[in-house]
Amino acid sequence: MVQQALTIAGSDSTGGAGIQADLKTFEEFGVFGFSTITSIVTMDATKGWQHQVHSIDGAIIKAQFLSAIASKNIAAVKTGMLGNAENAELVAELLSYYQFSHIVIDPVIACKGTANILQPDVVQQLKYKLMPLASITTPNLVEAGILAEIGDITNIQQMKYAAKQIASLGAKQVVIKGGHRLTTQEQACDLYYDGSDFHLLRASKIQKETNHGAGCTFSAALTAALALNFTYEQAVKIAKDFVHQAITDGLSINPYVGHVWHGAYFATQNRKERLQNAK
Ligand code: PXL
Repeated sequence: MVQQALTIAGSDSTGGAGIQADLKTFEEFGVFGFSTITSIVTMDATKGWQHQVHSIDGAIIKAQFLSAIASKNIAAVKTGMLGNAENAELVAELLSYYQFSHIVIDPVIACKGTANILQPDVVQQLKYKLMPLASITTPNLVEAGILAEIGDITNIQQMKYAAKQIASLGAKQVVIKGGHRLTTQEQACDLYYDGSDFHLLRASKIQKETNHGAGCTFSAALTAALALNFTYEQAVKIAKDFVHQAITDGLSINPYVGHVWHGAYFATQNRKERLQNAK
């Protein structure tokens, strides 16, 4: 039986982040993906790629969720952009009522270090309704600073403090995606807190800007690996390698933003060659 995973997130019509990143990533792992769309993000090419978030009606979110979970066999769930506070509260209610073994909360508050998708009204729901449900949560540096109420995070010590603060909100495990933003480090540094110990995950910095969708792709890869029964520590490591390759082989899809390539880790190149040879 193919393992199954559900993403509850926003739609990124450019295909790099959000639901699109999640489903593409699940498929790469051979995991069957279900989705519940909470919001639709559009980008305006005539206005400097300005983002707009269009939230979906709560009743439609619930109906999608119930359609998805009818399989009764979902091994892992992840949440991404929730759209607004009301929808975030609804998602928390649904997740606590219909229990799941692995819940990955990607606390999407800010988008890629810019303020162009800031969802401050979602923060309270994330802290007090979703974190207590999280098997693991995957904030980036900006989100970790907001959730832990410590503002800018610039070093590993602050990352550790933030991870503990976020765990005190109820998340069982925390991985803070420091990535390229941790400028004091030579390397891209993520911090994994398993509830008792810290693990630093280092990787060489990638000199490329093709990182649109990196955050969503990381948490989707983590979710897929959990659905496949890897341990949390293994799943975090796999997710980091997956996203590292996705950025390294990233694509300049449009003139505005560089996308990660979700197919990179599993060497889609070989798949293409094989298909060519089969002709
Ligand atoms: O990367 C944050 C993010 C999450 N979800 C959706 C997005 C974005 C950024 O553009 O569009 C749907």
